[in-house]
Amino acid sequence: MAESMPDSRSGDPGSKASIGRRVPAGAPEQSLAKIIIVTGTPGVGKTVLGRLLAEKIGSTFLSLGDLVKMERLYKGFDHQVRSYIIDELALERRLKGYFTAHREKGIVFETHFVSPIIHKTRGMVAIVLRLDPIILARRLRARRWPKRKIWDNVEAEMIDLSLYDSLKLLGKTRVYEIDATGKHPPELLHETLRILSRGKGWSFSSSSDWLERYDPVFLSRRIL
Ligand code: DAT
Repeated sequence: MAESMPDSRSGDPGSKASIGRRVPAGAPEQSLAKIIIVTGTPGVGKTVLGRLLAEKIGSTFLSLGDLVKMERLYKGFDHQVRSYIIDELALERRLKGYFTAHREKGIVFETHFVSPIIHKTRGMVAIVLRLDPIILARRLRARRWPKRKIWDNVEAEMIDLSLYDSLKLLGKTRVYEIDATGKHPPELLHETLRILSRGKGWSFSSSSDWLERYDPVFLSRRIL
């Protein structure tokens, strides 16, 4: 399917100018967005979308995983689940410094982890990407993750963990939920730019409800 990309010449909501422009008194926080957190369960497509978004709006792209590995912000490596054990205090401090240093240019921060490493600041919003759990399991299987680790993440997606953490941190006016299922990256970028520009925030009625679609016992049998 051919996707139409945002066109900055036509005052498209995706243009850098329209995102940062016009900040009348009482304007929604989103028009000031300087730190855009792209969050969600590992495998939902945060890195792909985050990079596209940062490039489109001229912000700096930061990946939690890269930062932790490059700056050794971990206490060790858990071989059973094949993950670094994050040094939360060191990471929290590093992020605070990073946000201060780069916020003028704007930051798109890709992370599956919100609480407790991120603190709410002015101009911070979160995009929570969601993905059908069956497709998520397929993507995580392609990473050759152990079944147990795949299930833990599918379970986190089923119970809306990233959404819950984001709403707890920022409140519903600064959280946007996007179902990435069946959407190509350019389509997702377009949708992200549109909802950021509209600035309406999260609503229960448009939220993904995987528990309505899938029985967790059936799913766990398929995955484990
Ligand atoms: P995350 O950063 O959330 O862990 P990712 O961006 O690395 O996820 O993407 C995981 C895999 O899925 C990777 O192989 C690329 C693929 N992918 C990402 N976005 C996609 C999309 N919109 N449609 C199809 N595949 C996508």
